[in-house]
Amino acid sequence: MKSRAAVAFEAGKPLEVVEVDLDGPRAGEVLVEIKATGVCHTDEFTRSGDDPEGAFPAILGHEGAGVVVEVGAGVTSLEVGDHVIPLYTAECRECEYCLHPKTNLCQAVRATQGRGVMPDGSSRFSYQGREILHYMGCSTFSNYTVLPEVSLAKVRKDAPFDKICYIGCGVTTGIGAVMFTAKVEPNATAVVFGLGGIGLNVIQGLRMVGARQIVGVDMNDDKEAVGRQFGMTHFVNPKQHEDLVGHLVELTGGGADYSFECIGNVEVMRAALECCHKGWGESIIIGVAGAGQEIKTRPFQLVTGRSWRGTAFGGARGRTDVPRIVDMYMDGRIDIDSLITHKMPLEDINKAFELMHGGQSIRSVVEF
Ligand code: NAD
Ligand code: AHE
Ligand code: ZN
Repeated sequence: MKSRAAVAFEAGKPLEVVEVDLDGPRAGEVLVEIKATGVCHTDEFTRSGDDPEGAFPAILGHEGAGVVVEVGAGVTSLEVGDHVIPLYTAECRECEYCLHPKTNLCQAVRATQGRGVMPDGSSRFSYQGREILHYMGCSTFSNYTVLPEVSLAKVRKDAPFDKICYIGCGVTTGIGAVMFTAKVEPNATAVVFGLGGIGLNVIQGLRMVGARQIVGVDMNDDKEAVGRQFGMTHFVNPKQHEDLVGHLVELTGGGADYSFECIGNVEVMRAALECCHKGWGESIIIGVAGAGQEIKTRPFQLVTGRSWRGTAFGGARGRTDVPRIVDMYMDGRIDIDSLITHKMPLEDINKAFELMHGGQSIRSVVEF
């Protein structure tokens, strides 16, 4: 079949909207019509060429929602017409990782997913006879895409696609980092670095669990208002503080119980660790950094009881947790609508990247 898709033919170039060829689902696979997709900073990370795993040509996008159109042989958990959210972190419920209580990093399809192909080693996408790679197992910048059954969360049918697509990455990553990874307690203090599509969801997660102080740090003063709307109690622009860490330690009365890095900047990751409280402060890395970049700090920071941790997809087990997060949205317990600042048709998808770079958007959503 044919599908309209925004293809990243080369790193660093704008996406090109073309009609690609898509093969139907094979055994254990599902064909999905994508109705809406968010544009996450990780899509830009890969498009730009910074991602060491980035391979081209590929169809990017990993924050979608849609409807099952066809199921391959042996698929038992989904049927035609089901509403689904694609998962870049699968949940097979059988592998060593799924059976381990401390991780959400199912490895069932991870190796082939990282190479841009389906579990049998081949791609379903092509253009003018040339293979086009899948991306993060999702490729939601295509109107139709094929995924493994274990990479789809079935969700309720009354939830709007143009909002719940954001649960496919940003919402779950931010809220999950608080609830599943850090397991933040009521009355905790926290510092959130980067008030973008992820950081603002960390903030609403912190408010939900009852954090008493939520400090937001961003270079863009325009983010203060939306941060406060989501529960931020204090705003800090790092440009105004020569000793940022010292200022944050003072503001939090000796250091934060938790900090979250939601930017992907290794210098900020260090500050995020070092603004944590001696003895117990935990810093959670969410941002992803380009090839060759490394984090550093003095070992003393860890010896004296701070800890550094990371989280992918907020520690969420997608098929189990994503439908619950959709329920939270439908019950009015989380706000997604205010964070979707721009919508556009697929033809205008490059505008989403421009708005992201200009600091003008929180989330742009493409509707098919
Ligand atoms: P975004 O572009 O929407 O937000 C980034 C924010 O950081 C912006 O508000 C920007 O003004 C601010 N910022 C940039 N540099 C700064 C600095 N030096 N100091 C303070 N503020 C600064 O990005 P996003 O979509 O929220 O993604 C954030 C990061 O999280 C990216 O690295 C993305 O790839 C990553 N991410 C990781 C996961 C995961 O599972 N670990 C999931 C989604 C996104
Ligand atoms: N490919 C990059 C790493 C990118 C990365 O860490 N991705 C996150 C999701 S970001 C979503 O917006 C993730 O889930 N990582 C775990 C995994 O298995 O991919 C690199 O540096 O090579
Ligand atoms: Zn993402």
